Amino acid sequence: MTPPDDPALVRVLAADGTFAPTPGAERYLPLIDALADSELETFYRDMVVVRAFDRQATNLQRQGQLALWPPSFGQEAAQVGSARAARPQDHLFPSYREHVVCTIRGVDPIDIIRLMRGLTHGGWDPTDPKNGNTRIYTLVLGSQTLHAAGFGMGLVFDKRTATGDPEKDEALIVYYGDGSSSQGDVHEAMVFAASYRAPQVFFLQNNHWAISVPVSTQSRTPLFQRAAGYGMPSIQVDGNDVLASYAVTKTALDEARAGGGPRAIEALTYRMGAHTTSDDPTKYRTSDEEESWARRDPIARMHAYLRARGASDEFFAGVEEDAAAYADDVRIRTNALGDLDREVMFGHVYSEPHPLIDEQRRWLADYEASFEGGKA
Ligand SMILES: Cc1ncc(C[n+]2csc(CCOP(=O)(O)OP(=O)(O)O)c2C)c(N)n1
Repeated sequence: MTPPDDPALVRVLAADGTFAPTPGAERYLPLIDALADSELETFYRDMVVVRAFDRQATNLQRQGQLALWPPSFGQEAAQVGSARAARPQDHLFPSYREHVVCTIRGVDPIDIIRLMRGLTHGGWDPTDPKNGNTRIYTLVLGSQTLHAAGFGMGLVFDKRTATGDPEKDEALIVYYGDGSSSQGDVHEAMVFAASYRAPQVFFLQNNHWAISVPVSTQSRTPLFQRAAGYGMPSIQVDGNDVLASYAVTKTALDEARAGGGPRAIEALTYRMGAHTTSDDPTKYRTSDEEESWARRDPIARMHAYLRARGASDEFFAGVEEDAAAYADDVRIRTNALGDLDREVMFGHVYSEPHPLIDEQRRWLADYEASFEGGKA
């Protein structure tokens, strides 16, 4: 049994796309009213494009081009809404599934592909301005929440936040999942962030599964309620509603940057695909459950809302074309990536030469030389 939704759950769009704010959404409506049509269309476009990218990357993995792919299928609204809520000076700490968070901030999707192909340890340089203050993926569950807490404490020490200027004050979002919420790291991060009033938004995507473990095994209480134990305000939002995800995150970030300390958001969503390309969810969950979440698809919801507001067939067709072109471009660039530069494996382990690494380098060279033509 999944813990029940909170009565104060923030939802603006019902599953069928009608504008039907819950009582908990009332305070956020001015932020949603302020959105221009072009911004609403951008939210939709972001979601459709990342779904095409995600499908393409899954196919590329199946074709042997990538070692692994963690799909974001189904979680597009939580990710787009929250990332679009961040200001340019904000910092984003993803986990490993937040592909559209990264691309919205400027990361080239081929850098995510390079990581999942095993060509690079990190993926991209978070200090390069073109990457929009996006930290690199981390596969060690929950560790990014500590990186983020330390970074947030640094913002406080360096007086880069809470100066009273929302155009300059910096804040951050850290993404993690329902499974990760059981990690000690997350709890330590909450203690430190709260004690130091770090301008940090803990953005939990509750996609209901940690590989094959259901969220009901992770917690006896709705996950957002844990924040109270750290003295942190928290809220539960319908993570398949891009408008609610946007407004809740924007408010939390602005409260945090104003000196209010950290905030926690639990976005209720669903991992519609497999955990990764190494997983088969039919082994542990029912098709009834999958179908019930398919009826809450975040893209269909926004599509219906925009359609009712008068968006044209041309607009929707244009978005589909853009998404297909984006995915094609990723495929073409992936196929041109080539092989691993072997030195990458050894070059960043120690800062100085190390006999063990030298031995491993020699071993690999001998091994490769043992094949006909000198290459495995
Ligand atoms: C510290 C640690 N323990 C275990 C794992 C293995 N592992 C990888 S993903 C995963 C489940 C994570 O679930 P959740 O945090 O809900 O995120 P999701 O993958 O559903 O987005 C586990 C147990 C890991 N990567 N790191």
